[in-house]
Amino acid sequence: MESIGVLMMCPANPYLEEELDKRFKLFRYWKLPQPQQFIKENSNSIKAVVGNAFAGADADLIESLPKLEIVSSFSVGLDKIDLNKCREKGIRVTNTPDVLTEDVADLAIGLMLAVLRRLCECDRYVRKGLWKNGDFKLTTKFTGKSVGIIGLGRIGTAIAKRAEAFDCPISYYSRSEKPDTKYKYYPSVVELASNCQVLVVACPLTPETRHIVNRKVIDALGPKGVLINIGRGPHVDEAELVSALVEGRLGGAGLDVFEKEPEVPEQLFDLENVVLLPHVGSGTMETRTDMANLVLGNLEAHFLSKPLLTPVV
Ligand code: 8YV
Repeated sequence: MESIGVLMMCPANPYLEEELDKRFKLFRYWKLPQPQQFIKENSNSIKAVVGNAFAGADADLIESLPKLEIVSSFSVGLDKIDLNKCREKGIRVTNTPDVLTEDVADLAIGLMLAVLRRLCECDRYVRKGLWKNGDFKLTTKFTGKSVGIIGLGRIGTAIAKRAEAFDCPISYYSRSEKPDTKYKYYPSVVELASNCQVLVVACPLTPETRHIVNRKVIDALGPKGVLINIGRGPHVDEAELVSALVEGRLGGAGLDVFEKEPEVPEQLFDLENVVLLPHVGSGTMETRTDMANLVLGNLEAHFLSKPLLTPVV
């Protein structure tokens, strides 16, 4: 397989990069001095693209690679891949579901605890030597809070299961009611937000779910409500979120993702009721290795004409 050209879009994981380099003819897109020129000259040797949550394969890239057979994403989210174009051209697509579910769900619970119990603020309090001046202020209890989940897929369900252990009543919104769940269904996100104290975004990003958390939803969640986003930044109207937090119309937020990563609105930096993470939902050694092995396994399966491990298209 050493002669098969694989174009990796960004430096997602050192182990993945090393293994791709060993097994294929690897081109690192981010290191190309003149990417357009390179693609023109090498378009016939690239048969695979490896992307992730930050860079995938858009229509232009797909059009410029006539020998492209497969796009394998080092992510469960597929929003950086033009799936319709891939379908149209018969290009296979794979992602990395399941292996990251637990980490992302763990992080969602971590964010809930961090926001309500002010864990990051507590840590700063101790480091700044403020404890000597007096005890930290009282915070808000997490156990028993009602949790509303947008998207009851693999990750949403894993979050629900964890929140249940904290005696949280669970409700959810999804395009249609799930027949096999005991959780309460709301047919609109506004209704869900009006009926929960912690709202979690856990659905895939599609044109329909862009800004699914808008001003109305934020207002429905209200000054005591907390928003947790472990999905994608564009799920939330960030300008509305920032003004709601600055004006005290929303109780707090735990955010792992942002609209224009790695840019984070600076108005959030001074708010103690907000916890900001640099998109680390799946970021453990164990999970990233599993994700890398899935990318490698899918590519090898494809080029050996075997069934793909996690096919999307
Ligand atoms: C990664 C992700 O952070 O799976 C997803 O959709 O957002 C992530 O797991 C990313 O792809 C890391 O390179």
